[in-house]
Amino acid sequence: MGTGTEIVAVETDFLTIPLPRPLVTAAFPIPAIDTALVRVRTRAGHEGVAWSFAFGRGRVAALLQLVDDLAELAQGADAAMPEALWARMTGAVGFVGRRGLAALAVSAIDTACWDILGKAAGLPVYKLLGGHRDRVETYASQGLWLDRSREELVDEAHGLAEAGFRAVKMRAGLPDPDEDEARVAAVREAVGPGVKVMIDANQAWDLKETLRMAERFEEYDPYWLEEPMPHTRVDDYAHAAATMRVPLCTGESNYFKDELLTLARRRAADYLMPDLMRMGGVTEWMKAARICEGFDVAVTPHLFMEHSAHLACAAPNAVWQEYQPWWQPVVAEPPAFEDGCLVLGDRPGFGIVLDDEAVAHHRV
Ligand code: SMN
Ligand code: MG
Repeated sequence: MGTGTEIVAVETDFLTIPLPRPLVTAAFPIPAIDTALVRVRTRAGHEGVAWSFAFGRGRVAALLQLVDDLAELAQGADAAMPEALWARMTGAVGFVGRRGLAALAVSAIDTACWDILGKAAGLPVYKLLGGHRDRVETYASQGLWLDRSREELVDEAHGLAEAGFRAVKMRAGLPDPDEDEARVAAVREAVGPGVKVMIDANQAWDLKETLRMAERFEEYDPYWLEEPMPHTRVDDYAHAAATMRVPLCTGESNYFKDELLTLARRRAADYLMPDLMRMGGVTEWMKAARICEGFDVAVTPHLFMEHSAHLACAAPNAVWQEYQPWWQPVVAEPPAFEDGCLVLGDRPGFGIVLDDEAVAHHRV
Protein backbone atom coordinates (compact mmCIF):
# COMPACT_ATOMS: atom_id res chain seq x y z
CA MET A 1 0.00 0.00 0.00
CA GLY A 2 2.75 2.40 1.01
CA THR A 3 0.75 5.48 2.06
CA GLY A 4 2.09 7.71 4.81
CA THR A 5 -0.64 6.57 7.18
CA GLU A 6 0.26 2.88 6.89
CA ILE A 7 0.72 1.43 10.39
CA VAL A 8 4.27 0.24 10.94
CA ALA A 9 4.22 -0.38 14.70
CA VAL A 10 1.94 -0.66 17.71
CA GLU A 11 3.83 -0.09 20.93
CA THR A 12 2.46 -0.92 24.35
CA ASP A 13 3.49 0.12 27.84
CA PHE A 14 2.23 -1.02 31.22
CA LEU A 15 1.95 1.94 33.58
CA THR A 16 0.92 2.05 37.21
CA ILE A 17 -0.06 5.56 38.15
CA PRO A 18 -0.34 5.92 41.90
CA LEU A 19 -3.23 7.83 43.42
CA PRO A 20 -2.69 10.41 46.14
CA ARG A 21 -5.03 8.21 48.15
CA PRO A 22 -6.80 4.93 47.24
CA LEU A 23 -10.43 5.33 46.16
CA VAL A 24 -13.57 3.45 47.15
CA THR A 25 -16.82 3.07 45.20
CA ALA A 26 -19.82 0.86 45.93
CA ALA A 27 -18.56 -1.52 43.24
CA PHE A 28 -14.79 -1.70 43.78
CA PRO A 29 -11.79 -0.17 45.61
CA ILE A 30 -9.16 1.48 43.41
CA PRO A 31 -5.60 1.40 44.78
CA ALA A 32 -3.87 2.77 41.63
CA ILE A 33 -4.58 3.38 37.96
CA ASP A 34 -3.12 0.38 36.16
CA THR A 35 -2.95 1.53 32.56
CA ALA A 36 -2.31 0.03 29.14
CA LEU A 37 -0.69 2.79 27.07
CA VAL A 38 -0.91 2.23 23.32
CA ARG A 39 1.07 4.10 20.68
CA VAL A 40 0.47 3.46 17.00
CA ARG A 41 3.15 4.60 14.55
CA THR A 42 2.87 5.20 10.81
CA ARG A 43 5.28 5.14 7.90
CA ALA A 44 5.22 8.96 7.74
CA GLY A 45 6.14 9.14 11.44
CA HIS A 46 2.78 10.05 12.96
CA GLU A 47 2.18 8.79 16.48
CA GLY A 48 -1.35 8.00 17.71
CA VAL A 49 -1.76 7.87 21.48
CA ALA A 50 -4.50 6.17 23.51
CA TRP A 51 -4.81 4.30 26.77
CA SER A 52 -7.14 2.02 28.59
CA PHE A 53 -7.10 0.74 32.12
CA ALA A 54 -8.26 -1.99 34.45
CA PHE A 55 -8.07 -2.49 38.19
CA GLY A 56 -5.41 -5.06 38.89
CA ARG A 57 -2.08 -5.78 37.24
CA GLY A 58 -3.05 -9.24 36.00
CA ARG A 59 -5.99 -7.78 34.10
CA VAL A 60 -3.87 -5.05 32.52
CA ALA A 61 -1.29 -7.68 31.55
CA ALA A 62 -4.08 -9.63 29.81
CA LEU A 63 -5.31 -6.45 28.13
CA LEU A 64 -1.82 -5.71 26.82
CA GLN A 65 -1.56 -9.25 25.44
CA LEU A 66 -4.76 -8.66 23.50
CA VAL A 67 -3.48 -5.33 22.16
CA ASP A 68 -0.23 -7.02 21.11
CA ASP A 69 -2.28 -9.75 19.43
CA LEU A 70 -4.40 -7.22 17.51
CA ALA A 71 -1.26 -5.29 16.62
CA GLU A 72 -0.45 -8.06 14.16
CA LEU A 73 -3.70 -7.26 12.32
CA ALA A 74 -2.97 -3.55 12.49
CA GLN A 75 0.50 -3.87 10.96
CA GLY A 76 0.27 -2.68 7.36
CA ALA A 77 -3.32 -1.42 7.76
CA ASP A 78 -4.15 2.21 6.91
CA ALA A 79 -4.64 4.22 10.12
CA ALA A 80 -6.70 6.67 8.05
CA MET A 81 -9.33 3.93 7.51
CA PRO A 82 -10.36 3.12 11.08
CA GLU A 83 -13.68 1.56 10.01
CA ALA A 84 -11.83 -1.08 8.01
CA LEU A 85 -9.46 -1.91 10.85
CA TRP A 86 -12.31 -1.88 13.39
CA ALA A 87 -14.22 -4.49 11.39
CA ARG A 88 -11.15 -6.71 11.14
CA MET A 89 -10.29 -6.40 14.83
CA THR A 90 -13.80 -7.05 16.15
CA GLY A 91 -14.10 -9.94 13.71
CA ALA A 92 -10.88 -11.44 15.03
CA VAL A 93 -11.94 -11.32 18.69
CA GLY A 94 -15.49 -12.54 17.99
CA PHE A 95 -14.80 -16.08 19.14
CA VAL A 96 -13.60 -15.04 22.62
CA GLY A 97 -16.37 -12.42 22.79
CA ARG A 98 -16.19 -8.79 21.71
CA ARG A 99 -17.05 -7.39 25.12
CA GLY A 100 -14.76 -7.02 28.13
CA LEU A 101 -11.01 -6.87 27.59
CA ALA A 102 -11.34 -7.45 23.84
CA ALA A 103 -13.41 -4.27 23.51
CA LEU A 104 -10.84 -2.30 25.51
CA ALA A 105 -8.04 -3.55 23.26
CA VAL A 106 -9.91 -2.72 20.04
CA SER A 107 -10.82 0.69 21.46
CA ALA A 108 -7.28 1.69 22.29
CA ILE A 109 -5.99 0.93 18.78
CA ASP A 110 -9.03 2.55 17.13
CA THR A 111 -8.68 5.70 19.24
CA ALA A 112 -4.97 5.95 18.44
CA CYS A 113 -5.88 5.73 14.72
CA TRP A 114 -8.20 8.74 15.09
CA ASP A 115 -5.34 10.64 16.69
CA ILE A 116 -3.26 9.83 13.59
CA LEU A 117 -6.12 10.83 11.26
CA GLY A 118 -6.24 14.24 12.92
CA LYS A 119 -2.47 14.65 12.81
CA ALA A 120 -2.34 13.63 9.14
CA ALA A 121 -5.16 16.06 8.30
CA GLY A 122 -3.75 18.85 10.47
CA LEU A 123 -7.02 19.08 12.39
CA PRO A 124 -8.07 18.48 15.98
CA VAL A 125 -10.29 15.40 16.27
CA TYR A 126 -13.39 17.39 17.27
CA LYS A 127 -13.21 19.31 13.99
CA LEU A 128 -12.46 16.20 11.99
CA LEU A 129 -15.68 14.74 13.41
CA GLY A 130 -17.74 17.73 12.40
CA GLY A 131 -17.11 20.20 15.22
CA HIS A 132 -20.17 21.41 17.12
CA ARG A 133 -18.33 23.58 19.71
CA ASP A 134 -14.84 24.03 21.08
CA ARG A 135 -15.57 23.68 24.82
CA VAL A 136 -17.54 21.41 27.06
CA GLU A 137 -18.73 21.86 30.62
CA THR A 138 -17.16 19.45 33.08
CA TYR A 139 -18.01 18.00 36.43
CA ALA A 140 -15.33 17.20 38.97
CA SER A 141 -15.06 13.45 39.52
CA GLN A 142 -11.70 13.25 41.28
CA GLY A 143 -13.03 13.38 44.83
CA LEU A 144 -15.98 12.64 47.10
CA TRP A 145 -15.35 8.88 47.26
CA LEU A 146 -17.13 6.53 49.65
CA ASP A 147 -14.22 6.17 52.07
CA ARG A 148 -14.18 9.89 52.86
CA SER A 149 -15.58 10.92 56.22
CA ARG A 150 -18.35 13.52 56.16
CA GLU A 151 -15.85 16.21 57.22
CA GLU A 152 -13.49 15.20 54.42
CA LEU A 153 -16.36 15.30 51.93
CA VAL A 154 -17.16 18.85 52.94
CA ASP A 155 -13.49 19.90 52.64
CA GLU A 156 -13.15 18.27 49.23
CA ALA A 157 -16.40 19.78 47.99
CA HIS A 158 -15.27 23.26 49.05
CA GLY A 159 -11.93 22.74 47.32
CA LEU A 160 -13.56 21.65 44.05
CA ALA A 161 -15.96 24.59 44.02
CA GLU A 162 -13.05 26.95 44.75
CA ALA A 163 -11.07 25.39 41.89
CA GLY A 164 -13.81 26.59 39.53
CA PHE A 165 -15.92 23.49 39.05
CA ARG A 166 -19.60 24.19 38.57
CA ALA A 167 -20.57 20.57 39.11
CA VAL A 168 -19.22 17.77 41.28
CA LYS A 169 -19.88 14.05 41.41
CA MET A 170 -20.09 12.24 44.72
CA ARG A 171 -20.48 8.53 45.40
CA ALA A 172 -23.29 6.76 47.23
CA GLY A 173 -24.25 3.17 47.93
CA LEU A 174 -23.18 2.66 51.56
CA PRO A 175 -24.87 -0.05 53.60
CA ASP A 176 -26.64 2.62 55.68
CA PRO A 177 -29.09 4.75 53.65
CA ASP A 178 -29.23 7.39 56.41
CA GLU A 179 -25.50 7.90 56.02
CA ASP A 180 -25.86 8.19 52.23
CA GLU A 181 -28.50 10.86 52.67
CA ALA A 182 -26.50 12.75 55.31
CA ARG A 183 -23.50 12.83 52.97
CA VAL A 184 -25.54 14.17 50.07
CA ALA A 185 -26.97 16.83 52.40
CA ALA A 186 -23.44 17.74 53.55
CA VAL A 187 -22.10 18.11 50.01
CA ARG A 188 -25.11 20.15 48.90
CA GLU A 189 -24.65 22.48 51.86
CA ALA A 190 -20.91 22.75 51.22
CA VAL A 191 -21.19 23.75 47.54
CA GLY A 192 -24.36 25.84 47.84
CA PRO A 193 -27.18 26.04 45.32
CA GLY A 194 -25.02 27.27 42.42
CA VAL A 195 -23.03 24.05 41.92
CA LYS A 196 -24.59 20.93 40.44
CA VAL A 197 -24.24 17.67 42.38
CA MET A 198 -24.25 14.33 40.58
CA ILE A 199 -24.58 11.14 42.66
CA ASP A 200 -23.07 7.83 41.51
CA ALA A 201 -24.21 4.66 43.30
CA ASN A 202 -22.17 2.23 41.14
CA GLN A 203 -24.95 -0.38 40.82
CA ALA A 204 -25.49 -0.74 44.57
CA TRP A 205 -29.29 -1.01 44.74
CA ASP A 206 -32.30 -2.79 43.31
CA LEU A 207 -35.31 -1.02 41.82
CA LYS A 208 -37.18 -0.43 45.08
CA GLU A 209 -34.11 0.85 46.90
CA THR A 210 -33.38 3.10 43.95
CA LEU A 211 -36.84 4.65 44.03
CA ARG A 212 -36.62 5.09 47.78
CA MET A 213 -33.17 6.70 47.66
CA ALA A 214 -34.13 8.97 44.74
CA GLU A 215 -37.01 10.25 46.82
CA ARG A 216 -34.76 10.87 49.83
CA PHE A 217 -32.19 12.69 47.69
CA GLU A 218 -34.75 14.86 45.94
CA GLU A 219 -34.68 17.75 48.42
CA TYR A 220 -30.92 18.20 47.79
CA ASP A 221 -31.60 18.76 44.10
CA PRO A 222 -29.20 16.24 42.54
CA TYR A 223 -28.46 16.82 38.88
CA TRP A 224 -28.59 13.09 38.17
CA LEU A 225 -28.51 9.75 39.97
CA GLU A 226 -26.03 7.49 38.20
CA GLU A 227 -26.01 3.70 37.87
CA PRO A 228 -28.16 3.03 40.92
CA MET A 229 -28.93 -0.54 39.76
CA PRO A 230 -27.05 -3.36 38.00
CA HIS A 231 -26.49 -2.03 34.49
CA THR A 232 -28.11 -5.02 32.77
CA ARG A 233 -31.58 -4.39 34.27
CA VAL A 234 -32.97 -2.42 31.36
CA ASP A 235 -36.62 -2.91 32.38
CA ASP A 236 -35.90 -1.57 35.86
CA TYR A 237 -34.05 1.43 34.44
CA ALA A 238 -36.92 2.19 32.08
CA HIS A 239 -39.36 1.96 34.98
CA ALA A 240 -37.19 4.13 37.24
CA ALA A 241 -36.62 6.73 34.50
CA ALA A 242 -40.36 7.05 33.97
CA THR A 243 -41.09 7.21 37.71
CA MET A 244 -38.30 9.19 39.38
CA ARG A 245 -38.32 12.95 39.56
CA VAL A 246 -34.54 12.97 39.93
CA PRO A 247 -32.93 12.52 36.48
CA LEU A 248 -31.35 9.11 35.88
CA CYS A 249 -28.02 8.30 34.22
CA THR A 250 -26.51 4.98 33.13
CA GLY A 251 -24.44 3.44 30.35
CA GLU A 252 -20.79 3.48 31.49
CA SER A 253 -20.78 -0.32 31.96
CA ASN A 254 -22.41 -1.09 28.62
CA TYR A 255 -20.56 -2.25 25.53
CA PHE A 256 -20.93 -1.15 21.92
CA LYS A 257 -23.62 0.82 20.16
CA ASP A 258 -26.22 -1.95 20.25
CA GLU A 259 -26.44 -1.78 24.06
CA LEU A 260 -26.72 2.01 23.91
CA LEU A 261 -29.40 1.62 21.24
CA THR A 262 -31.40 -0.61 23.59
CA LEU A 263 -31.07 1.87 26.46
CA ALA A 264 -32.01 4.85 24.27
CA ARG A 265 -34.94 3.10 22.61
CA ARG A 266 -36.30 1.97 25.96
CA ARG A 267 -35.76 5.45 27.40
CA ALA A 268 -33.87 3.74 30.19
CA ALA A 269 -32.29 6.97 31.45
CA ASP A 270 -32.29 10.73 30.95
CA TYR A 271 -28.52 10.75 30.33
CA LEU A 272 -26.55 7.96 28.71
CA MET A 273 -22.86 7.69 29.49
CA PRO A 274 -20.92 5.84 26.79
CA ASP A 275 -17.37 4.96 27.84
CA LEU A 276 -14.79 5.40 25.08
CA MET A 277 -13.04 2.13 25.84
CA ARG A 278 -16.15 0.03 26.29
CA MET A 279 -17.79 1.45 23.18
CA GLY A 280 -14.96 0.27 20.97
CA GLY A 281 -13.12 3.55 20.48
CA VAL A 282 -13.98 6.73 18.60
CA THR A 283 -15.49 4.90 15.60
CA GLU A 284 -18.22 3.25 17.64
CA TRP A 285 -18.58 5.97 20.32
CA MET A 286 -19.69 8.46 17.70
CA LYS A 287 -22.20 6.00 16.30
CA ALA A 288 -23.61 5.46 19.80
CA ALA A 289 -23.86 9.23 20.26
CA ARG A 290 -25.68 9.61 16.91
CA ILE A 291 -28.10 6.83 17.83
CA CYS A 292 -28.88 8.59 21.11
CA GLU A 293 -29.31 11.86 19.22
CA GLY A 294 -31.89 10.13 17.03
CA PHE A 295 -33.81 9.17 20.16
CA ASP A 296 -33.38 12.65 21.64
CA VAL A 297 -31.30 11.38 24.53
CA ALA A 298 -28.28 13.32 25.83
CA VAL A 299 -24.90 11.60 26.13
CA THR A 300 -22.26 12.41 28.72
CA PRO A 301 -18.80 10.91 28.15
CA HIS A 302 -17.45 8.58 30.83
CA LEU A 303 -13.82 9.25 31.91
CA PHE A 304 -10.92 9.68 29.43
CA MET A 305 -11.36 13.45 29.27
CA GLU A 306 -8.17 13.96 27.24
CA HIS A 307 -9.79 12.04 24.37
CA SER A 308 -13.51 12.19 25.11
CA ALA A 309 -13.74 15.98 25.33
CA HIS A 310 -13.19 15.99 21.55
CA LEU A 311 -16.13 13.64 21.07
CA ALA A 312 -18.26 15.76 23.41
CA CYS A 313 -17.40 18.81 21.29
CA ALA A 314 -18.34 16.99 18.08
CA ALA A 315 -21.68 15.49 19.17
CA PRO A 316 -24.48 18.08 19.47
CA ASN A 317 -26.30 15.97 22.06
CA ALA A 318 -23.28 15.63 24.36
CA VAL A 319 -23.25 17.34 27.75
CA TRP A 320 -20.95 17.33 30.79
CA GLN A 321 -17.54 15.79 30.24
CA GLU A 322 -16.39 13.94 33.36
CA TYR A 323 -13.24 15.63 34.69
CA GLN A 324 -11.01 12.84 35.96
CA PRO A 325 -7.30 13.74 35.99
CA TRP A 326 -5.94 10.21 36.65
CA TRP A 327 -3.67 10.29 33.59
CA GLN A 328 -2.47 13.85 33.98
CA PRO A 329 0.79 12.67 35.64
CA VAL A 330 1.94 11.26 32.27
CA VAL A 331 0.70 14.16 30.12
CA ALA A 332 3.09 17.06 29.53
CA GLU A 333 0.55 19.89 29.61
CA PRO A 334 -2.74 20.10 31.48
CA PRO A 335 -5.83 20.67 29.30
CA ALA A 336 -7.12 24.24 29.10
CA PHE A 337 -9.75 24.73 31.81
CA GLU A 338 -11.86 27.90 31.86
CA ASP A 339 -15.08 28.67 33.73
CA GLY A 340 -15.55 25.00 34.57
CA CYS A 341 -15.11 24.00 30.90
CA LEU A 342 -12.46 22.07 29.02
CA VAL A 343 -11.46 24.23 26.07
CA LEU A 344 -9.99 22.57 22.99
CA GLY A 345 -7.50 24.31 20.81
CA ASP A 346 -6.25 23.65 17.30
CA ARG A 347 -3.56 21.09 17.99
CA PRO A 348 -3.92 18.25 15.48
CA GLY A 349 -5.33 14.94 16.63
CA PHE A 350 -6.21 14.81 20.31
CA GLY A 351 -3.40 17.25 21.01
CA ILE A 352 -2.01 15.05 23.79
CA VAL A 353 1.72 15.33 24.43
CA LEU A 354 3.05 12.61 26.69
CA ASP A 355 5.70 13.39 29.28
CA ASP A 356 8.27 10.74 28.31
CA GLU A 357 10.11 10.94 31.61
CA ALA A 358 6.88 10.46 33.55
CA VAL A 359 5.91 7.53 31.31
CA ALA A 360 9.29 5.90 32.01
CA HIS A 361 8.90 6.62 35.71
CA HIS A 362 5.49 4.91 35.94
CA ARG A 363 6.35 1.99 33.65
CA VAL A 364 6.04 -1.39 35.37
C1 SMN B 1 -16.14 5.18 38.21
C2 SMN B 1 -15.75 4.59 37.05
C3 SMN B 1 -14.54 3.91 37.01
C4 SMN B 1 -13.77 3.85 38.13
C5 SMN B 1 -14.17 4.45 39.27
C6 SMN B 1 -15.36 5.11 39.31
C7 SMN B 1 -17.45 5.90 38.32
C8 SMN B 1 -17.55 7.08 37.38
O1 SMN B 1 -18.51 5.05 38.11
O2 SMN B 1 -18.57 7.20 36.77
O3 SMN B 1 -16.59 7.84 37.33
MG1 MG C 1 -20.18 5.99 37.30
